Amino acid sequence: MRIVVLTGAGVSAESGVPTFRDAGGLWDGHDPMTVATPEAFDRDPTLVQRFYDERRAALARVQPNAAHQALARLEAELGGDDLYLVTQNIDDLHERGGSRRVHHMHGRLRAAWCTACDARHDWETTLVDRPPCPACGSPQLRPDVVWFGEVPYDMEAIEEALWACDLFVSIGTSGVVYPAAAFVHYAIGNGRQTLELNLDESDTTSDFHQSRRGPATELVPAWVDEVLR
Ligand code: BV8
Repeated sequence: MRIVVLTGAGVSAESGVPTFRDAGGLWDGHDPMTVATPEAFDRDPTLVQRFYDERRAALARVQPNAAHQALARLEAELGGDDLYLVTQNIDDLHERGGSRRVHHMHGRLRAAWCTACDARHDWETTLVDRPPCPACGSPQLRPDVVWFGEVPYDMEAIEEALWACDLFVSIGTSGVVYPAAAFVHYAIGNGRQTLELNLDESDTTSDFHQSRRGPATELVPAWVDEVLR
């Protein structure tokens, strides 16, 4: 069975990573349009760099949870070719939970992108202090994340995986942000089965053949057990 799994902030919520839209979530005090856009970066690079520097530093204080670990078990048992894991999250908890093939369609916190020479580098520390690019030396590094209005990564491969899969599963996302929110429509359009695992009803719940309510650390291990039975 070939499965595409899409995850959102809800899969990392129980690790202590704030979600975007739940009460007290990430956007509180920060309107997404004031930090996660190229215009915001042009207008106030220090504010935007600090926003990502803080989130990058916070990664050291969180650990993967049972949902991340269950998805890594699914990859190991199913085999890498039959599971396509795409995440909207820019944290590295899927990797630290044991997943070896993770497609970060919105980029990664622990990566920097040089807008002078286009090189990308793994990055653990801060960017607000304008460090030199390791490749070209210029102080033009930005977070390697996809902002609103920018083109997500891996779209062609994601569409191919959605076309070829038997099952599309969405975990921990509000279904607000496109094009990720449209993946379920793409899967249904190709006659695939679709399943949502989420704490609350999402904007796309009604599009899924089946939707289960509950925390990811309970729903995901139980679902993986079902698939591997
Ligand atoms: C693009 C990276 C063109 C940065 C992010 C008008 C209408 C429709 C669309 C648009 C429009 N105007 C503009 C657009 C397009 C726009 C968009 O969708 N805007 C929205 C706001 C209307 N999209 C874009 O600009 C994208 N680019 O469209 O380019 C294109 C299109 C196709 C092909 C080529 C080109 C780029 C968007 C990327 C923005 N970057 N992140 C950063 O992280 O700072 S978005 C950010 O929010 C996340 O990455 C994530 O993708 C997104 C949504 O967040 P969620 O993950 O869903 O989290 P949220 O808090 O919302 O929900 C959490 C869910 O978890 C909840 O449902 C909750 O119930 C659940 N939950 C909570 N706890 C648990 C749980 N579930 C289980 N267990 C728990 N314990």
